[in-house]
Amino acid sequence: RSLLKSDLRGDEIIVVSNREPYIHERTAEGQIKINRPASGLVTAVEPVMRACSGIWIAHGSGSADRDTVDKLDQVAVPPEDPSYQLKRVWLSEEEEAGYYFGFANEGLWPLCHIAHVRPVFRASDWEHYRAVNQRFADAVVSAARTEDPVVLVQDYHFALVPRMVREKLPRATIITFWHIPWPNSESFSICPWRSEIVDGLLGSTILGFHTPYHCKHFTETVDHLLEANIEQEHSTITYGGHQTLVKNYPISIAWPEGAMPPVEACRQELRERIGVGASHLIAIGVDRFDYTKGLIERVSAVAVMLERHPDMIGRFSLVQVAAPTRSSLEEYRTFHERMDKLVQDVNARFGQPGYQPVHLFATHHDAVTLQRYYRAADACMVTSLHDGMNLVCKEFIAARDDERGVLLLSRFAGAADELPDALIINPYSIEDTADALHEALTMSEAEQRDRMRSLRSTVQHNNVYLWAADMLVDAARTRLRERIEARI
Ligand code: GDG
Repeated sequence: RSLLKSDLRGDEIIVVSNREPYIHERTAEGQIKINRPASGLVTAVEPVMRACSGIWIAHGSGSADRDTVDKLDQVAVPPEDPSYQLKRVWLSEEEEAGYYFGFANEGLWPLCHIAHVRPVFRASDWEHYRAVNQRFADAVVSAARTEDPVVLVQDYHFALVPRMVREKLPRATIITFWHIPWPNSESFSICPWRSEIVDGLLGSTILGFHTPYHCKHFTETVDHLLEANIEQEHSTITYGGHQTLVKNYPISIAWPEGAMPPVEACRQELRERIGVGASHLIAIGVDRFDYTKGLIERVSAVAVMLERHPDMIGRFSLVQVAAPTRSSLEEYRTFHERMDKLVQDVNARFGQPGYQPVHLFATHHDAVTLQRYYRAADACMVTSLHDGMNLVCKEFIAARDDERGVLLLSRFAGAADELPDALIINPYSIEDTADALHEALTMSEAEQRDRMRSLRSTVQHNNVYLWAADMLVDAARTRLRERIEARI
């Protein structure tokens, strides 16, 4: 953490993301209640901002009633120990519908995740996306106190912001991180505004992805769309006289500090919640309720495992936490219904009085409870059909200082590159996933320990501070070089 501070000492840091790290809500009693959103981006970037300070600009989305929270346009956070400013951009319902639900989540999200959901492109959504990107870029420019701030642009909601900021602040260091996959160039080319998006991103000084694969896909996309100079050797793209470093920075979590609750207490608590005895086996799943996370495949694999190993009926359950997300979109509502129906069917088929093979908790849980669940489980299932990185698997690993528990990890999550000692699965093969689940539930303690030790040493080292420090060190180098060149 000290590395972060020293690399950019005295420099100004501005973060831009759609999601806000803290949601302030007014309760019926008129008190302000503060919630944390379910978001991988916030999980990763928030500890970095705590360490760096500066200003974080976000859409005041969750802060429900904007009239009552007007005074919270800008607040110092974290509430318990303020170290940076949270500034909110308020969007109208129409802007939110077009920019966020429309172009970002019905267009770019399925476009970039190959999960066989067809992207929807509407010209009106694109117009809102462009206009909202301009509003955020303007907010960055007015928040900047110097000509050369360090701006961290987060995710697919803001592809146009780097170029827009660059136009007003040519000397800014703009680090853009794309938290989701980048598809191959043929897949990307169906987007009617493909060139504008790529041009917008190339306003960045550094453009980061999770894996070398995503970087390669992006570079190939540029090659097909624009007259740019690509230098493979240095991973740079020069376009319109400006150079962008395109590089992979695998994101992670903050390694937990301090004592964790006793495993026995966590095990007992979760088993009591689902009404089973102490020796009951549990696999945990924690996801936003999203069609890319492979939830249908996960429950189907549980059914196949029970069918193949009837001795597990009555002895094993999957506990799935599915935090509500984007529920105003039809695609998400339909997915929710399909999932509810499947869970009902599997429970009807294998359930017994007092026993359900699948418990679906489709509500938001707090982070402390999630950590207790991770500690209570015998296995954790990450079955994403496609995922930029996936932080749930890293949280599970970090929670297991007892060196027990088995991780099943989809090979289509970026995290699979870093964590080969998990049981790597292909979620599209229900049978293989079912076999891996059985292997996890019957794995010897010694093998669990060896695998978990290896996974823990990786995540402890490749933590989120390293992710941020790598980008900030690259940024600091670029700033030095630019200063030197300016003097020549
Ligand atoms: C995107 C990319 C990439 C979940 N339910 C609750 C809750 N969560 C937390 C988890 C975890 C986070 O949300 C989910 O992170 P993921 O990384 O798994 O997934 P996305 O939200 O899709 O994140 C992803 C990430 O960005 C970072 O770059 O890894 O590939 O898709 O931290 O614990 N948190 C709380 N309550 C819940 O009910 N508090």
